[in-house]
This record gives sequence, structure tokens and C-alpha cells, in this order.
Amino acid sequence: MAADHQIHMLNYGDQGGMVFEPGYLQVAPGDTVTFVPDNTGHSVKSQWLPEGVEPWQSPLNEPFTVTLDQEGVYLYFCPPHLMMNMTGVIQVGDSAGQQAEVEKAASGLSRRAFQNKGRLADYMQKISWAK
Ligand SMILES: [Cu+2]
Repeated sequence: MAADHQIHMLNYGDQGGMVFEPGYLQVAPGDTVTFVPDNTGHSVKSQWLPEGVEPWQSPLNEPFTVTLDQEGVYLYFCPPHLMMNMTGVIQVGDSAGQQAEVEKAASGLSRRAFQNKGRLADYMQKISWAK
């Protein structure tokens, strides 16, 4: 039974300004995630994806649904608000591989953030990596 999860795109949330909520989400393979534009001015673009997954990018101000079949870590961001660290992490499955590569991709995103520093690093702490 695949579940649908929602990630809200907000101008202001519990984690500060220009934010995806929840910023970290764990789902089961085959689940879908819908990005919901509660406020205007946001979109979502994939940054790091498990091998074989096609990159995705949503139109501005429109709900966007992705199906997450492949286990692993998915990193994404809002192109208009990358400087505010409007980023997020989805973990598909119980444990994730490729820790070094994912952390490198995350630090590349974080380097471009001038506000909300540390937000993506906090999300990254929640990933359960493969042993
Ligand atoms: Cu945004």
C-alpha cells in the first residue's frame, strides 16, 4: 500500500523563513510525495538522487508529485530561495548508502546558503546510513 505524503512550501514555518516542512521525511519505496505551494514564489528541484532516478523540477507555484521507487537519499531545493537554505531531504527505505557522496552534495548546497545556516545539516543528521 503506497502512501502519499505532503511537503509544504512556506514563506515562514517552524524552522524559519523560506522553508520546506517537513524538511526531512522518511518514506517507503513506492510512496509518493506531493510538494504543496501554500505560499507563492516557490518551486522544487532535485539535487542529489539515487542512481537511475530522473532529475525533476516543478513549475513555480504549482503542486508537484513525485513517486519514490528507488531506495536511498533524495536532496532537493527551491531554486528561488537556495540562498535562504530552502532545501530538504527525503530518505526512501530504512537505510541509505553512498554517505560520502550525499554529504558532499549537501555541503555543496549549504555553501550557497547565506541564511538559515545549519538547516540542511540538521536534516542530514536524521538519515540512517547503511552499516
Ligand atoms: Cu522557495
